[in-house]
Amino acid sequence: MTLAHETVAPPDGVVPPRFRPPAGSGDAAVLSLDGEWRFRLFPEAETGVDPADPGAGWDRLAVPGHWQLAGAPHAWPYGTPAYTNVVFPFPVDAPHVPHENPTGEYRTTLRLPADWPAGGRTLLRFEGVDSWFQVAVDGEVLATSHGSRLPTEVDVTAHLRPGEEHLLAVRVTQWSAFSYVEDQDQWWLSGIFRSVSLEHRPEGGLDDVRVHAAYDHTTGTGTLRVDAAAVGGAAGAVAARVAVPELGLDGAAGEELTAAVEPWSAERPRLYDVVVSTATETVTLAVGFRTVSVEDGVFLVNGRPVTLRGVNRHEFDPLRGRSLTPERMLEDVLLMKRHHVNAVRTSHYPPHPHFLDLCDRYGLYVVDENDLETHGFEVDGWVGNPTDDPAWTDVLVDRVTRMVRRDAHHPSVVLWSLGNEAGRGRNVAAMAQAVRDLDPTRPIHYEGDWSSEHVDVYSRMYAPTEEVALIGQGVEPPFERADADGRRRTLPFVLCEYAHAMGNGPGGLSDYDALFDRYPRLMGGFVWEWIDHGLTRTDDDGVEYAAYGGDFGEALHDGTFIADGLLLPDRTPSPGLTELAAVYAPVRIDPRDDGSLLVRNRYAFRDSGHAELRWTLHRGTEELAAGTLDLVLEPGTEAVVRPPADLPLPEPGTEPVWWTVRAVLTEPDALDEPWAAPGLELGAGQLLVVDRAPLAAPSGRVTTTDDGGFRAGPALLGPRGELRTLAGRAVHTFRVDAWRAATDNDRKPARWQEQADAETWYRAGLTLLGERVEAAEAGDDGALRVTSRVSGPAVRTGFDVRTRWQPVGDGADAVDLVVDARPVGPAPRSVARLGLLLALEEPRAADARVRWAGLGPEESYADSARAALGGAWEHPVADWQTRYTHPQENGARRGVTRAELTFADGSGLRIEAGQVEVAGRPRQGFELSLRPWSDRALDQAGHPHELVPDGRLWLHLDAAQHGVGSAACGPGVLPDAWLHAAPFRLRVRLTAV
Ligand code: IPT
Repeated sequence: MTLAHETVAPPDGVVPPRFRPPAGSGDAAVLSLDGEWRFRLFPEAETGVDPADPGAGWDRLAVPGHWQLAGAPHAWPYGTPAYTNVVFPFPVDAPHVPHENPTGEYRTTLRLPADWPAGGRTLLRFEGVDSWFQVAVDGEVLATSHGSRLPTEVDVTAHLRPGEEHLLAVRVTQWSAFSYVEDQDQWWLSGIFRSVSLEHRPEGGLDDVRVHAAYDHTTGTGTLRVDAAAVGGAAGAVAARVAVPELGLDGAAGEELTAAVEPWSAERPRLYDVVVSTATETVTLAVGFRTVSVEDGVFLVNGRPVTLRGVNRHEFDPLRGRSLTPERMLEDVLLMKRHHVNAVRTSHYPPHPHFLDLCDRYGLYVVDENDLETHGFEVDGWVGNPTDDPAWTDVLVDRVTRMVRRDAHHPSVVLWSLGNEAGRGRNVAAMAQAVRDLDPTRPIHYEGDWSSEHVDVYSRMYAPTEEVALIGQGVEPPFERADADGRRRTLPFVLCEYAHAMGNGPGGLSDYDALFDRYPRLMGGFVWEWIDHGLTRTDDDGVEYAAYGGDFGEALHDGTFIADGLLLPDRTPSPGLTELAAVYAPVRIDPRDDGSLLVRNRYAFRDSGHAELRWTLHRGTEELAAGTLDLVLEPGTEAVVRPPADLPLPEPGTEPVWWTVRAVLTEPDALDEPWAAPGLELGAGQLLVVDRAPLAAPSGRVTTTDDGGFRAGPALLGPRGELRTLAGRAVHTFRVDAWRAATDNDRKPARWQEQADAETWYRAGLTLLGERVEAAEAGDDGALRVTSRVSGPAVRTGFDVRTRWQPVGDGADAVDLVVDARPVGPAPRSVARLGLLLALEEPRAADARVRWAGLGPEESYADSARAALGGAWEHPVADWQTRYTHPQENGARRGVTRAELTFADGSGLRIEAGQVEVAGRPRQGFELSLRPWSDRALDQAGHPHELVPDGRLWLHLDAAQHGVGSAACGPGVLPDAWLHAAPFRLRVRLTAV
């Protein structure tokens, strides 16, 4: 039996696709149908409910919305969300889906208002319904449709009589044949999740408007042609007027109009109101003049090479799933702009159309992606993949057509993408041809077929930097087919996904960005991904947390892989986004080895006049001098700057002195940027100009205690040299450490590695390190020397450690601690850290405050350190933590030269850095981490709210830590951030205050 929702065919009974003007831009009547509808959920698609059944007494459900989230965050009355990445959560048996198929019956009343215009037609419009649906009015089935993130319109003119009530019945199935082509990496969520409306189409009105607005950068001329057409019953050209009052242009639809214009770009999103009118309808569109082209293998906007510094954006809200309010869309756009993102790939489907209106207005280059992903077929070698099946050609061409028709008037859209992870096959060619026929002005993107035969840009995901460098130079390894290889080498290259931002990371962003700057063939890339899809739910005690795969009891799921964004689910920027902003900075300021700073204007079109270069000379937070640099750079140019010659440099003191330069958006210019506030940083960099004074050599003597132990300033040690109390606090743990709570990246092997780092550390015993003290001896020089072996069970791997304690002066409350550690036994491929772990008994550890001088203010790691600048900051320990959706190593502050802890009782401990060395190479300061719980607890927690303070303050003083990389879905830690087991030395001065 062929079931309607398993029939592979384009939608039936629908109006041909057409453009979608921004809400409020036209004068045709519109009636929103959003609100409470009647609803019932059934276990199968054959609900047995007559579409004429008005649903009296049924539940109420908000439209738009997903039925699984109707009671979020507390209740789940209509089933629960489920997450799989690649795999289908049902047997691969296309086009069939299980009979267990949650199906929603929706009912609402249609009544045209009294002033609804007479004549013309009335269309019932759905912006998005997941996944298959059937529409009936007064019991008569009029249409069936699918394409969850695409619009559907049904002509209901003949079915509605003014002033009368009609019954609209919509049946929506969760699963359908089309689930096989909507296998995106996200929650499975169903229902009418975007708005529904009635739209009046006046006779002789503007059903479809096609805007062609090009810019000739050689002449500064904009060329506008607007085609107006009717669709459906009366298809054909419509005689319309086109006016651009601001340009004094007035002409007919179909006519080419030219004028000198300011072009549209993401940097300056200049829009002109274009008024299109017929006798019966007027639409005012915000039109941008711009031309996208590929010349000599380089991607150009308005004749200039543009680097896409992008992100992949899924539509996500922690309570509403993919049903986004306009406020949320705006929040995303503003956050992107404020973090110097200039491009967005709408992974992996056309977004709500309002999002594109915002991209036009605020300035973001968009890769608009078709609603197509068939990734689950890859599991079985792509057997049966719809992308290569002629039975699916019409369906896939219909989808891409609906996208292009809906969105082609947006200047922000610079590339069309045919879909994501849908393999290869004949339908790629069919879709590409359809897109070219509809819109020859934009290049076509599709990553899934590496031959790049049918596309205009060569696209890859997660290619490592070595390979990207080869591609940049055009010397990449050849593609298997010589013909395709030859053509592919002529194309610009884009990373449609890179730098997987899962958990703590991504590491290595700067390495990619440097390549984008270096090679014109590289047109940039899109970080995976914008936001963690953690859905808010409450636990048994009513505590809210962000749920990921498995948290709804799914039998099959992909766990934390859904939490891989630059924003936490509640849109708090993670340190990864701060790092991204520093790497993507349009005015890059980087130190050079000769004690100068290189300032680069990385805008393609703007000079840097809106960015005032403000410098300060500061020690920690203390400003010693300040000024501005008189420098305006033309687009794409650079200059070297140095501290003024007459700068009053102070003598070395307890903290280093920095010369910091920030490119800051000035007040008047901020008025031109609706997304920015004055003071927004467009780039920053600094130089260390006066190092801190070295610590004086200690001169005190260790004394012995009654029990045969030792006193060394604020430290009390036992007879074997074990640290018992420090600054009056009992010591729970004190030893060398080489492990960390695994990050998501640590848990996965990078493709070229044999083993995940976390596995390496486990096998090397680093997760269970302990210490055996060998000897403690007070020497003639007044110092106590302790020798010990630190190692884990089952292995010979470990460290031989020599520790030296010496009071700074006699009777002083300060002690110098020097730790020299040398790896012994078989060396693991990597270690997580090389340093000291100290746990102090402190019941109110989370309330302790810490002021530190070093790189900050946020966490940084060896390969994600561009955002961290030298200075001084203060936090309670509670705020020192980054609440990654899946708990893991976080919070390390690097380059720390001085830290002052103040406990809740007012007492404190000061830690100052002395000599720090790894493998004989000196480092500036140590890396500091502080937590009110142990690394083990952090490693084992599933969600942040499961972490509870354990009555201790856990400190790490590290000589170095391993980078974070991007191995969860890409390259691992690069060699320059890789930490090997190596001899290290750490000297610190501890003072009770
Ligand atoms: C890639 C997908 O395109 C994307 O949707 C997401 O799943 C990402 O991986 C991982 O988070 S595909 C992968 C096989 C590289």
